[in-house]
Amino acid sequence: MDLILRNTARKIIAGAFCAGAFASCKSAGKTEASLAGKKKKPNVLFIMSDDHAYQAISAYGGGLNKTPNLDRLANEGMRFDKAYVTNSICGPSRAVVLTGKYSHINGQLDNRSSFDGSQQIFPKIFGEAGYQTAIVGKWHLKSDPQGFDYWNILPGQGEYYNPEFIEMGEKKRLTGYCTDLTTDIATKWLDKRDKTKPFMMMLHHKAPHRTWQPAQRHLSLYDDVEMPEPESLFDDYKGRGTAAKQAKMRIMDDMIDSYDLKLDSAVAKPSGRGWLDKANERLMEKMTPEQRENWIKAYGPKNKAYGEANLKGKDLLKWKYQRYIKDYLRCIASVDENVGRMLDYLEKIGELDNTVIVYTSDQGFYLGEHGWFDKRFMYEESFRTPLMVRYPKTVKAGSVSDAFCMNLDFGPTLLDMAGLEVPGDMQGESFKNILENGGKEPEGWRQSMYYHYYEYPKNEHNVVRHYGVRNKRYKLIRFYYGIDEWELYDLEKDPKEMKNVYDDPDYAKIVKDMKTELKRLQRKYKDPESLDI
Ligand code: SGN
Ligand code: CA
Repeated sequence: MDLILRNTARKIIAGAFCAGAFASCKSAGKTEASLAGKKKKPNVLFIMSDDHAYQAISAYGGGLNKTPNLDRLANEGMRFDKAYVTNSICGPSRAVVLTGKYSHINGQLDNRSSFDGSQQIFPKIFGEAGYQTAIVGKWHLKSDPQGFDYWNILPGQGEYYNPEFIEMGEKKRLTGYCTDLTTDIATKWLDKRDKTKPFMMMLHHKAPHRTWQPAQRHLSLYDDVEMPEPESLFDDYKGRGTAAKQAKMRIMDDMIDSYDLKLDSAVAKPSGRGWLDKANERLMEKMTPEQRENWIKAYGPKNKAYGEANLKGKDLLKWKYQRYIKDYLRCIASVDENVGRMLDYLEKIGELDNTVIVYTSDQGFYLGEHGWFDKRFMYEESFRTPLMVRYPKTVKAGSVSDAFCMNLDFGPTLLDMAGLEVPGDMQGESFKNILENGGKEPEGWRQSMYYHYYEYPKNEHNVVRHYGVRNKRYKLIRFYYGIDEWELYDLEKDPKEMKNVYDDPDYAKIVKDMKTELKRLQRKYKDPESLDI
């Protein structure tokens, strides 16, 4: 039986069983909602950052940085070590979260499409159930948000310094740093909300998206530290196919000196890409005089030293990696502080323990693994995403789950936790049960995941279309559109995905089984790409 149907059946049975025993009705969905008129509904705070790699959260043991506030969510809630996205890119991931449906169903295949906001999204169901709903920060879905009581979003990618926000259709430029301002807007709305109703807020940070511009207070953070390099920083892509080789997301060759690395014109090597070669100067023009002065004070001497060192080859890549990773982690430092601010705020208003707090990212990110930045691939670093949930009423502090949970499941899970019915056509599944059972997956929980990425040919990183399946041990990927190549990884023997074993005769049976599973998932999720294999 399909899991969605099974969940529904469970709810009906639980509802009938619980009719006279309210206390044991936790998983009864709508039945509970109608019974629970007097019970206080949980608030929901869904925090999602942009491109935050799990490798850059100390609770995940990445060994790069310290994120005390994010770690608090893991220490006081549950950390998911096997959380994944269905399509590793911003707009599509956000649409999947909102709808609980794969990209081919919700229509947001890539960042270029405009989201059809008339369709069902989980915040609308919260609104209909009497919640006050809001979305603040990065949106990136082109069309205006629909179905929220309040929205105050960044246009497109948004800016780090003195950004413009669009508040319910009205553009306003604010002075300050985006991550701080996003939190200010969130708490201001919460202050003014109707306190007789529960709230469901989506708080979406722009950080740590490219081009990683740190807050003033973090400009010199990590200056005296040498960040560890990932093993595959100098990857030569030998064991992989065309897709990895042709991708333009190499720190060495595809970062633009002025734009990505904040090198000033005295030392930046021109990329030939127009204004991008003046990006650092352009950015400073938009700053206040004080911000500009601090920026020059922080980067000036380091840029000068870089120019004098005249680095080449491996040494140059090492330098670029350090500049990149430190700026990236400086942006995370602000995210971490601002998560702390939200926790303190909720505590102050007495709602901390009555709020389901989720922290995640729209996808993972390469922090130098395979020599890369960016995402898009179904390889682990970008397919995976961080996920932590704090809700002390039902989620055990410090618990960890290895269950395959996906961004597809967020809507169904949050609805379920609020006792609201999950629409039958949502393709995700509620993992409330996993949250309440110390991270253990229930019988029948998914053992394999389906992925499909579309943004090609028009994308600056040249990552070709692909789809695939991952189970607990193997990953099968098919790259298509101009090429037709398969890759198989044995994640137990090769967790860093360095050697494609698709053509290895020892894996012939595995390939066959994985293809069968791939087909099954494509049919289950009604992907029209399914197929000719
Ligand atoms: C921008 C970035 C890309 C990035 C996409 C998608 N370039 O185009 O590096 O892959 O966004 O990112 S930038 O020059 O504008 O920074 S996403 O997270 O929004 O999907
Ligand atoms: Ca993103």
